[in-house]
Amino acid sequence: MHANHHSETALKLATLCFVCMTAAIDQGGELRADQPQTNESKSVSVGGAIILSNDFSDESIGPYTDVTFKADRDWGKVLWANYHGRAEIIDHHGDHQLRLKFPKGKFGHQHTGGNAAVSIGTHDEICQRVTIRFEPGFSFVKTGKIVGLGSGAHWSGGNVPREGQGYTSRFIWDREQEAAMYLYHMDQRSKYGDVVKLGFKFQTGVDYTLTQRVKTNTGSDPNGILQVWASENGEPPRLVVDRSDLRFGTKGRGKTESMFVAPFHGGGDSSFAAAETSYLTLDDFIISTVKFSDLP
Ligand SMILES: [Ca+2]
Ligand SMILES: [Ca+2]
Repeated sequence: MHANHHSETALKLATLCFVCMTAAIDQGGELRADQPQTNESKSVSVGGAIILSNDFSDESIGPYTDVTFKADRDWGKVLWANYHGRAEIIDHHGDHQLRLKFPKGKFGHQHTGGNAAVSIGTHDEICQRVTIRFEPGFSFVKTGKIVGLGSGAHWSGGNVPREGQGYTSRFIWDREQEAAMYLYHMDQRSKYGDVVKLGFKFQTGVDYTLTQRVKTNTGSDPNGILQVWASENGEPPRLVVDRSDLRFGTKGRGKTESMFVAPFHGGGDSSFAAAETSYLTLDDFIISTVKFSDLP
């Protein structure tokens, strides 16, 4: 008991230090005065509440190996990164962006896109943003995952948190190129997660800025919040999902702890495989403990 108390305190202190450190890196790092690339921009204001920010401005053009991913301090604490050579930094009109490859005929994150997770501390409320672009010729086929949040990394692949152990909420593309959220939570209807549509279809060549806000429910009450905003090519964000009836967890569980950067085609069989070699570009990852200032 005594030892447990001490390690718990140490963990809390470590978490606090991690938050302070990354906030300091963000304030001094990404918007440096000596950074000449004006395309690397952030317009949101969230004060010191940013706990993660990565626009790849300090990364070299070329392969972004799993070693590079783990060494990129802008992620904070990387839990794992497995892209197997399918990630690279590209220069898009002076903006450094992360591009992932989805080889023809492949499915699953072992063989398309990749799988990375970042530990972000433990939060009752969190706001996540990323900008994505499906490159021209992208083969959508059926469905695929993009990025998301969760409590731990267990709740996916038919592993249902039926006892209220936690959740995952991921952006996906669904059938017919529908933009959607993919939710694992204790009240999910399907063994393989609930799909919540965003109300539009993804087009290739468009920059989509996607934001989700997750606020954990209280106790075992169905009052957890999931809000999603979307914007295209820098237009003002539109609220496209507004739920306040979710249970992300019970008994103090269901807090947000992880960010997933794990885009892949699938599904679990070859009917999900990319029909042509495809590319998805990701940029401007931001996670904040408060709602971004530009959200309606
Ligand atoms: Ca960038
Ligand atoms: Ca970096």
